[in-house]
Amino acid sequence: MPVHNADIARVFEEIADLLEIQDANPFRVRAYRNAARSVGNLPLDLAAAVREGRPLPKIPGIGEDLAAKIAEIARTGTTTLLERLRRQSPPAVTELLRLPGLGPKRVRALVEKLGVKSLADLEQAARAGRIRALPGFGEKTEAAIARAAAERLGAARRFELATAVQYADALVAHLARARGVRHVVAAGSLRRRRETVGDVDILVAGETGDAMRRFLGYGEVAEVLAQGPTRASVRLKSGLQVDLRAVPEESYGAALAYFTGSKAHNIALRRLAQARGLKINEYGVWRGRRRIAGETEESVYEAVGLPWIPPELREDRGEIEAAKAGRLPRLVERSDLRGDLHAHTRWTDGANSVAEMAAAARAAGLEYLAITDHSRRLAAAHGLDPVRLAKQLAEIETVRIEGLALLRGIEVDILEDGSLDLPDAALAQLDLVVAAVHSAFNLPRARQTERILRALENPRVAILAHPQGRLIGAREGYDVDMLKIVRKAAALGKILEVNAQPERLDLDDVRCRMAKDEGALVAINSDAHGTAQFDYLRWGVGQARRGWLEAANVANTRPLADLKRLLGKAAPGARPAG
Ligand code: DGT
Ligand code: CA
Ligand code: CA
Repeated sequence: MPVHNADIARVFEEIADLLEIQDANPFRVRAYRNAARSVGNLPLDLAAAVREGRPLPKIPGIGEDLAAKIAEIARTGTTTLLERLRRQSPPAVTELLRLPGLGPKRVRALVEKLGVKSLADLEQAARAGRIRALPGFGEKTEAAIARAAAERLGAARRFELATAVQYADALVAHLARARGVRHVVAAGSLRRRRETVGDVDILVAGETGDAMRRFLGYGEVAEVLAQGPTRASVRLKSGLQVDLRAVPEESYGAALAYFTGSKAHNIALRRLAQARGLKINEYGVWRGRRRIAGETEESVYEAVGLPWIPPELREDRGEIEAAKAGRLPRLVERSDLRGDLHAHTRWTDGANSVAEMAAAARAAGLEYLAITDHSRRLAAAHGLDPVRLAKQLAEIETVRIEGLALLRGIEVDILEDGSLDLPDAALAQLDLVVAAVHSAFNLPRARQTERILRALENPRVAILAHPQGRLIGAREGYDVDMLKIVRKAAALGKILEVNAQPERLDLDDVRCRMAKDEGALVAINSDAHGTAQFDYLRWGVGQARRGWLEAANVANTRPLADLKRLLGKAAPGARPAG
């Protein structure tokens, strides 16, 4: 069975959970969590590298010990450490630890005192009022636990887009080798590039019998949920559900449109069709019993009088009206990006040197790269003080990569009062100041908004990084008045980041659209912490496209000279670009 990077990440996550319940050294726990994050969506196949005896690349947070564990997981799917920890731990602790409000101490109490062995046990104990009797728990906590357990039992987990794509790509490649199949494609929310994916919808067209057999016999299938001649559903070992639909070749376009969705978009299309006396379903567009379109997606849209609409727009958020009026945006593409304005090196929490990052940026097709390491407040990331910043700038001067311009930048912390984490004199020597919030996430809305507005007003600041401060599936982002921030950015010519890290995607799609509507520029940045992460730009582009952004809305589609003018406008107090 192939081992994906996301599988390796899951092993590390579980190790961290189990270590945590054993009260292990918090640094050790954190090391495994960080490792999980940096491995999970890495674009290169680690298991294949191990299999082929290639050395592993430098990965943020992965030293020799963890690299050896990656090799072990790649070969066996697990590690002796995890197996030992599992033997030592009561069942279900991993699930229990994932619930909000339940740390290792409380989980241990629930397991030891109440014999809780599953989420269902936990919900029952809460309902029966047995949890409030435990020391350290109260009625409120009990109610919160009951709610969280019920929620978790009901709704299956959504997967980050980048993770779902890993599993989907492997399965699509497996099905594409089937005899007689003409098209194999992942549709659904994955094709629309939604930031998370509930399940993967794969469409096969042509002679599909062999593809269906291959699907049900796929080595990663844990459970077959449903099967029939034209449809099947499975759950993979990773927990991801995959639906397969098989259609004849002449229905490919209609089925692709149908299963790409969204449901709301489909309903709007169907209404258009009805107005013309037509019927649309997954097999075609019909006038009575005659199929008038359906072999391609274009033919389906054409039949209802529309140009083809990019999947990222298909949310019934005005795309049908725009298509009708001939005003669909020409969406930004990865190949439009000429540079990246946010990246880290070994000077702080990156895995590679300035020279290595520069070479990788060039190899990714970029013409310019801003080196923006953390400022000093982030001690855990060895943040730069003015002395180390000066040393880093000296190193940047020595790096020469043909075809790549390096910009001297910083990712400076926005302190609680909106001031910046480095003295003005330090910032004054830079080409580019990226400002970001990394602390005091829980300020009340008005204060959080004021804090960020004040940072934007700083004449040194050009870019606001990850403006929402969220981590998908883990942290919602701070409470701010984003419209105010977007308007301030537009007024001052400041640039808002679309951070492309798969667990950030911040700005999200809706706020990308807000930026466009309010006339604020964005920059799609990788925030790369290692050379492989320039590949993440595509996830940022996906969200930008969902937010209707065109190349003109994105600062880093500009040639270097134009970009420098934009930076000069955004931060008139910055060093004159030369
Ligand atoms: P997900 O899986 O929650 O991330 O989101 P989707 O959009 O992939 O939704 P899913 O997997 O339930 O269905 C895939 C597509 O199939 C959906 O985008 C549109 C189409 N579809 C599903 N159910 C219906 C329906 O009842 N009516 C219509 N018109 N289309 C549907
Ligand atoms: Ca789906
Ligand atoms: Ca589905």
